[in-house]
Amino acid sequence: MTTVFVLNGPNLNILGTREPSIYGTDTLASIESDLRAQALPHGVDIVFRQSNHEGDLVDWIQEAGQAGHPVILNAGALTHTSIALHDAIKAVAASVVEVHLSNTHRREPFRHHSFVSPVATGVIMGFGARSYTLALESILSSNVKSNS
Ligand code: DHK
Repeated sequence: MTTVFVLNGPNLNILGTREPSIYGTDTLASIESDLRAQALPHGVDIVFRQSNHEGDLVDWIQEAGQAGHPVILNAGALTHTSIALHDAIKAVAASVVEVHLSNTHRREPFRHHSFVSPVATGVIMGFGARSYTLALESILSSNVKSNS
């Protein structure tokens, strides 16, 4: 395994200024650079992307899954609504670690259900930006295998 996809959904482009009491003050750029630094000694490349559009995430999950690359996925609010993301993960048998900055189970009831969790290998939430580094740690230590 040489590549890990890190895919981010709606509104994660404005991390840092977006409801910092919930999401913290780390920006998506700082999360990306932390992950790249973490991956580098392992010779692992990070493909890091964000979109506010569901179809982009479907395309990228298909791309990662078909190439056999593991995925760290924070689908944002699409987590709670998107059967399309659920189906995409299943369709290409993508290895997905679902991450969230916040603990969605401590929040509004509409955030308690995830369409991603039933098709994810694991879920890490509630640790702010560290949710991402914990997810990558799990992949790097081969708890999550590439599907190729
Ligand atoms: C991010 C979002 O944008 C929300 O819609 C989710 C998630 C939670 C997070 O905590 O990273 O409900």
